[in-house]
Parts: sequence; structure tokens; C-alpha cells
Amino acid sequence: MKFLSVLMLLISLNAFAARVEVDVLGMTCGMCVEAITKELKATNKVDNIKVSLENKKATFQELAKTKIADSEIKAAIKKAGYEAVKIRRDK
Ligand SMILES: [Cu+2]
Repeated sequence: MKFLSVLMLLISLNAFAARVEVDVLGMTCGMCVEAITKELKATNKVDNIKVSLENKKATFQELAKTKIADSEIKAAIKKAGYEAVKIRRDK
């Protein structure tokens, strides 16, 4: 039962972290995916980073009690050498 309550806590914590989806221009290979992942990680503001070459999207969650501005997301992706064209948040 202890395991279940820890699981419920993790799920509820996740529910408060905004999920962000970014359309990225210019990705062509796995190196692009790695570069974008690395720069997003370097912001120290997001977690669960998934970059999809197929969908040309980066998705991630803000860390608990942390906000990342659209301008910071654009800057990180630009630093990797790409362009963030659209940013969506689930809350
Ligand atoms: Cu590439």
C-alpha cells in the first residue's frame, strides 16, 4: 500500500507540471535531436525531454515550481542551431 501512495503522489506532482510542446524547424538527423535535448537540459528548468525528429517537435515538462518563458525556450533551441516556431502549453 505504501508503494501505491508513493505512486499516487508522483502522479499528482506530475499533474502540476506544465507540459510544453514546441514545433522546431531545421532538424534533419539524430545529432539535431541530441543538440536540442542538451540545450533544453542546460536550462535546468525542464525534465522529461523528448525530441522527435519525425514529428519535428520537442516536448518536455517544467520542473516543479519552475517556469520557463517562451523566450528562454526559443533561446535554448536557437543556441542548438534551430528555430522554435510554435510553443504550446497544456495549462
Ligand atoms: Cu542533424
